Amino acid sequence: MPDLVIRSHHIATMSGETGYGLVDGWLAVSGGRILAVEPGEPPEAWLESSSGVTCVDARDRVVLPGYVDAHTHLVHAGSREDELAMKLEGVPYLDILARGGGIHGTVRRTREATESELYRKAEGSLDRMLMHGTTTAEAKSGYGLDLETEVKCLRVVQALDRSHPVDLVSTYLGAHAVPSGFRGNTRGYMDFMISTVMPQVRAEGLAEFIDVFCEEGVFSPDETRVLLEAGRKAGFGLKLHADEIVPLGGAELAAEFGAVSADHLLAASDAGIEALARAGVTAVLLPGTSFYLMTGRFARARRMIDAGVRVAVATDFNPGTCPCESLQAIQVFACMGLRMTPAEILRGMTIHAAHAIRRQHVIGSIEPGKWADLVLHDAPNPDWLVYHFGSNTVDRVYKKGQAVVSDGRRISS
Ligand code: IZC
Ligand code: ZN
Repeated sequence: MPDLVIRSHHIATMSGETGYGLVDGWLAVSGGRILAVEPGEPPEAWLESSSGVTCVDARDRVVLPGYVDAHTHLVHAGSREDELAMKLEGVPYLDILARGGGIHGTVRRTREATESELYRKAEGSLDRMLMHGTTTAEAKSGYGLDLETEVKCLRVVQALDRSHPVDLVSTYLGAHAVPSGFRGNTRGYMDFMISTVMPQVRAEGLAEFIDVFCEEGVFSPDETRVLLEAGRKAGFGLKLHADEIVPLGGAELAAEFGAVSADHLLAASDAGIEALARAGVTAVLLPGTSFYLMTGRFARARRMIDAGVRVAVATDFNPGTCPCESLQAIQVFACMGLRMTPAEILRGMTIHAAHAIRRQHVIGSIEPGKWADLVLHDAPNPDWLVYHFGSNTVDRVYKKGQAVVSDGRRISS
């Protein structure tokens, strides 16, 4: 006997290789997991009030798997609206960084913040994610760069994963920038990460992945190679900020190392795209960031999809290039900027995103055995979710079968 049955004309299961895997019927949940998804009417006995089954009539709702945000810089202090004027004058992102702004400014503030201040700020962001339909997110460190602050931020991720309905998957991104204390001594900073930080992060179980910002003026492909090698040896899964601004062969590198994902990829070469397809690396595209960088450039999603690359779409939530927690807000940029179809986008934010964080067996689609992470959207059909923009469509969110958002508001369960 299930605990919960939801009826809907539009259950976008995301099963199968393409499209929504639409079911006009019902789904049943037991013990937090999907028990069945079937067309037609649920068994009559379950609809009786005496059956003990909670029946939800969502026939005027679209049911989607909870969104999976596969790329976020969740934990940080402060914000960077003070850089907007510079951006509007046309100062490029990498110039702001080279002047000691950008990431470096956020690092200064994050080092000064206490663990509980960081926790409270990130918790607010997680609440916004959840209210916009995200039930699992990846979270990177990378605004501490020193041992103490990186560990502090990763502990915040760990604590929030335990206390907040949104599940978190954590990534050590010490290789986000070379900190001021190591300026001109990138190798010294790399040695520090490899011999001091990675072992401690591993020993405390604070991160599943490592990531490297492989970019001109940040970490070169040769340096990235050394870091990926060390991360792999230490037992981490691999992710890469690849070919975001300057084409450096980041996609090729991600493929060579069998990374779980290669992210950004605006400047990825044809050979890099082919290599991602061959190696089965998930491309995580971040069109909100492309929009916010104001360069008019977007990743070549169509070429990637045609080449057979699995494409996920994420927010890149961070205080510099995408101060936005809502995957719904990103959909319009994925459609108009990346030219992805609504079905490609919604798969990119569910099942493909689950692949990008190695959770494809437990979340990302509505299939028997997976967690019942479900979102009821106030929309006439799934395409409409991408087509209409600027307002929140989430009516109700279930995390592992428990209602955690109702009437668009967070409730405690
Ligand atoms: O804080 O600027 N691209 N890292 C790489 C970022 C953007 C985050 C930031
Ligand atoms: Zn990023």
